[in-house]
Amino acid sequence: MERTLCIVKPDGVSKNLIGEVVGRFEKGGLSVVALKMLHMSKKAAEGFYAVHRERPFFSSLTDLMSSGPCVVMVLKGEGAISKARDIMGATNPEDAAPGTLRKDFATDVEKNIVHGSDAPEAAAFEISYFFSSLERF
Ligand code: 3AN
Repeated sequence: MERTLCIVKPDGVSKNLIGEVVGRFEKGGLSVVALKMLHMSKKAAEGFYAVHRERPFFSSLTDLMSSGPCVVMVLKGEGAISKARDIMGATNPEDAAPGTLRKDFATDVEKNIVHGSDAPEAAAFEISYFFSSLERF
């Protein structure tokens, strides 16, 4: 069974999409095995997105991620990483398939309401970034 880290980003939380996001993951066959709401500082967001440090959008992305509370969760299931990304849709909502979260709810490529780990190594780093071993099941 694979695990992945997903986030309802601050733009998703402010659009009242927490239940919609969790519901679509659960209906898609993924189980929530850890979940909490938190508000990242700018530094915490920079640490989380450290792999994107050199990208031109790093500063505005970390501003967005620290702009308000988000909901972080660990999802478990067969092929959880790619399954969650299929449910989320492409990074840019213009390219996202019909019926995906980003097609239905994203504002643009940055305010795209959700994050999901893109590989097993990223998932391991991201899960341990937010959850201690006592907080995940
Ligand atoms: P994904 O979240 O689909 O894996 P990544 O890892 O390429 O996408 O990008 C991380 C985050 O950076 C995205 N969720 C999005 O918010 C933001 N982002 C990606 N590409 C751009 C871009 N061209 N302009 C602004 N923000 C971007």
